[in-house]
Amino acid sequence: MKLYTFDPAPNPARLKMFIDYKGLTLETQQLDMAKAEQLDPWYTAIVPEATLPALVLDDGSRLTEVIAIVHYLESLYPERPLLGTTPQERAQVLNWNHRIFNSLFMACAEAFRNGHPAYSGRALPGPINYEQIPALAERGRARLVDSMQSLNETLAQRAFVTGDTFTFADIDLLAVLTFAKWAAKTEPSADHTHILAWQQRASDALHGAS
Ligand SMILES: N[C@@H](CCC(=O)N[C@@H](CS)C(=O)NCC(=O)O)C(=O)O
Repeated sequence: MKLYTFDPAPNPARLKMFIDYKGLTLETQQLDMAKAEQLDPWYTAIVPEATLPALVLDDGSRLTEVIAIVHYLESLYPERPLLGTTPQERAQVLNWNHRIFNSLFMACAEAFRNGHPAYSGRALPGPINYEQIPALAERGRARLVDSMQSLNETLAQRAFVTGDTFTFADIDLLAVLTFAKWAAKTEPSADHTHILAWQQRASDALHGAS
């Protein structure tokens, strides 16, 4: 299998954290999104979605969603599990992956891509060009602020996003907080003490300190 990616971008970044935590080595090719290499014809011939990351399997089939790529890799490499080990844990991790993706990643992408001049005419990733809708930038930032408040309340109740264990839901949240800071100039406030404490805990767990 071969991974096409661009580590600094938000969706590739959450996949990279998963791969590094599990200590995997994959054949990988970086495409520079700053040079729009994801739109090069040789790449769209393989991945018509024109998005990164994409994992091309040995039978030529493709996975273009991070959530599917991590499920595939965890099935192949179950050591250091990040997607839960019981039916309940697996469902909780998936529940939070979707929730973080919808309420935070999408809000942040809306804020960034509908507000930044570099994305004029390119408000959505992919092969089709869509115009920006400036009101979505404003709504995206408002959703981010509301979601952070709700997360702070959730993290008052437990050590990690889904409970006592560090999982891929925590990785998603680490990735999106980084994304929100640079792309939407939004970050947890000093009042979000539970998010701030979690951020340190999750970062330690990711880097093996706990
Ligand atoms: N749902 C996809 C999202 C992939 C995606 O949107 N990736 C962005 C980078 S973070 C991309 O490829 N953008 C290409 C572009 O902006 O043209 C996933 O889970 O990976």
